[in-house]
Amino acid sequence: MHVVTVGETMGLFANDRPGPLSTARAHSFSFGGAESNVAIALARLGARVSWVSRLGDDPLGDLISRELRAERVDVHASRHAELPTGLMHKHRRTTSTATVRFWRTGSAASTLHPSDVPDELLRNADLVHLTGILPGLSADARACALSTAQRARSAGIPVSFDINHRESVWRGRDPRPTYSELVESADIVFAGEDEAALLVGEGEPAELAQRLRHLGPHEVVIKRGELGAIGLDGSQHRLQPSYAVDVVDTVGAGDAFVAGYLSLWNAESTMADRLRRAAAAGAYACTTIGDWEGSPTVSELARLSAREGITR
Ligand code: KDG
Repeated sequence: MHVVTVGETMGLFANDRPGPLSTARAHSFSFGGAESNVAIALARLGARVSWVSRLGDDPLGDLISRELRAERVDVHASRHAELPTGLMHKHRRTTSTATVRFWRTGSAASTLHPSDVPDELLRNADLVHLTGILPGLSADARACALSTAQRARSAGIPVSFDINHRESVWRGRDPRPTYSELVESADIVFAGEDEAALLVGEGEPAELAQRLRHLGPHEVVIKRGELGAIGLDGSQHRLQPSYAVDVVDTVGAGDAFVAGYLSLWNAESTMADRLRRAAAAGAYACTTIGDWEGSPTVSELARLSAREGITR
């Protein structure tokens, strides 16, 4: 299976030991971005993945490009001569709480344009995955997300859309018309409860899934973190509990969940199979610090048992 995804990836500083930032001397440096997190997780699960973006012509752009290639992701990222690669900082105040801040206004990726995603790349895809972050970055990036979804749809390529609402990128603009358009052109939609409610009003998770499905997608998955997930396929609801693991970092777990689900998209799988793998991949991601570092391989997934958590 060949998946094409498009989005921004940034450098990521995080304090090594939880505590007040004023006393956090040591920081680790990595990178992250919802779409490249999904790309890495899918590649580890055996899919071919093409990641489209723009990076600064800077050492951080080199690092991201090299590391993604090392994870067997095909990198289609032009390098911007003047604009930098964005940055984010994850402040781990306690072992279970983190605040993420961004320095991404005017980043190279915020200039992503429809022409960055060539028709030929789309034609060779089995699935296109987008999130609600890309269209919030700029008018061009919004056009890029909508045009990619529409062109994929016209070519008969299924579209996956994870709402992934980030208040900080929309800065007062209303994301709902854009999200609605993307939900309408998607075959599979992922949303947290709050994200679904933003579009279809408050309700129980099963109702939210039903209302999102009425907007067009064939499958809807409501991600509920440690409460598991609810999938809706046709008129069938399916509940998926989460796996019990020692959680150290939940950021990026939703991306691993999406990748686990999509990795079985083309296979002879049922929604129950896809949800089970999604929950297992999300659980693994929570056990490691970093947005994508904990994403599992297929053989690691086999070591996760519903009752015992991850067995060593
Ligand atoms: O899903 C993890 C993301 O929140 C993180 O990597 C940041 O993708 C991100 C973004 O663009 O805000």
